[in-house]
Amino acid sequence: MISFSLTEEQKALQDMAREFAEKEMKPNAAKYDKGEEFSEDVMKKAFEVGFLTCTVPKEYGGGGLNDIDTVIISEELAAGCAGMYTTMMVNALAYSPIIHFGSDEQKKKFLTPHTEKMSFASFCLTEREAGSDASSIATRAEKVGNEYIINGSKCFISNGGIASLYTVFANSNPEKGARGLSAFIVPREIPGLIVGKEEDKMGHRASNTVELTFENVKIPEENLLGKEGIGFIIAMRTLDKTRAPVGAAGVGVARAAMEYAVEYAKTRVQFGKPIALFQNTAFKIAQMAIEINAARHLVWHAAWLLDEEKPCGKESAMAKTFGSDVAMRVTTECVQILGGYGYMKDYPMEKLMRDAKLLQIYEGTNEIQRLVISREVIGPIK
Ligand code: COS
Repeated sequence: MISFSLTEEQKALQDMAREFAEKEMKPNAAKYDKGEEFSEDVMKKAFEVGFLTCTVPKEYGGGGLNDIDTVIISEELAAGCAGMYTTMMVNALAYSPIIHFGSDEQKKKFLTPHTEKMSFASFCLTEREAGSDASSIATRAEKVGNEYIINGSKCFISNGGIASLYTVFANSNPEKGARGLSAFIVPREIPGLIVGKEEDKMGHRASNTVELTFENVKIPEENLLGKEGIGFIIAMRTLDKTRAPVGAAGVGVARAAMEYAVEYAKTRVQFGKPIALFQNTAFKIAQMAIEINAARHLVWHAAWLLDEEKPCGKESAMAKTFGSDVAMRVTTECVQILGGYGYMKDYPMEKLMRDAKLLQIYEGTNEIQRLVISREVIGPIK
């Protein structure tokens, strides 16, 4: 049965996220972007309304949002500010391995405190020599007695400098390759965990991104997620779940850009009439509207598959790729509609274009998504 109408609860959630984006995020977006600053005051409010732990199950104190709910709010929050959105949703990315592979005890111990006090978490997979090729990570986790000793370094870690909790992927059995990977919960206050310098980024500048180094970091064996050797599966399953929200963020960024460009085109007069009356502008806007709607449908379908617990690797990858590509195309066209004003930092458009770019890169580049999709569409070749 297919339905495109939201329930009353979903509409209320959408309204709440839209209002939060309009009132708290948009008015502060330029300030935090310019200073590449962590938006602590906005995040305090985001914590109070529950966005920072929205996907944590209710029994552990979180919002218990399902995947459809998550993509609905992702579109709205990213329309407010993609950098602040990333800060919030990286929490969901980092909690996901604990929610889906952690024991009840681990969830109580590590997730519940995050629902009681504003806290952040990081998902630590990427390394300098292991970006797209995630299974080749060099960080090691050596079992000594009833502890694991972690050594290595991770790069481009969102929330890394502000997090109090890290889900870390390391190889505990190097000769087994991808099947040697394991996932661990690492608290911030632990000797040997070194937070490196903050990256100076093109976009998502309100989001904190750092390098992390693990120097003989000792964690108890109770912090292993699931069992040894399933780290790669945990990472892949997590990303299958979090790629649809990235597509939704693309929809949000594209929608925010289109809405701004429409208002501009209705009031910007050239050759004696608003530029919205020129077919060149009107047709550009029509094309944007088509693509935004198509992207939203792909995102909602992937989220529906996730909620139904049906296979969704291909569909999540499609939603992420198309949503972020649409964000890039639409924001580029919107900068063009605004002309010189689109290129100036006094207007919000150039930020939207810079923010769109990262959506094509993080949580798996769009080239990797096309690899995932094509492998499934083509299937085995004899
Ligand atoms: N769910 C469950 N299992 C999966 C899976 C998924 N989505 N994808 C792969 N696996 C399993 C495979 O079935 C295989 O298992 P077996 O060893 O039992 O056969 C194993 O994992 C290895 O899979 P595969 O051979 O496909 O691995 P590859 O090295 O070819 O890499 C890609 C797969 C490229 C898809 C993976 O490395 C990837 O997603 N890279 C991008 C990483 C990324 O998104 N980084 C962003 C950082 S987080 S912000």
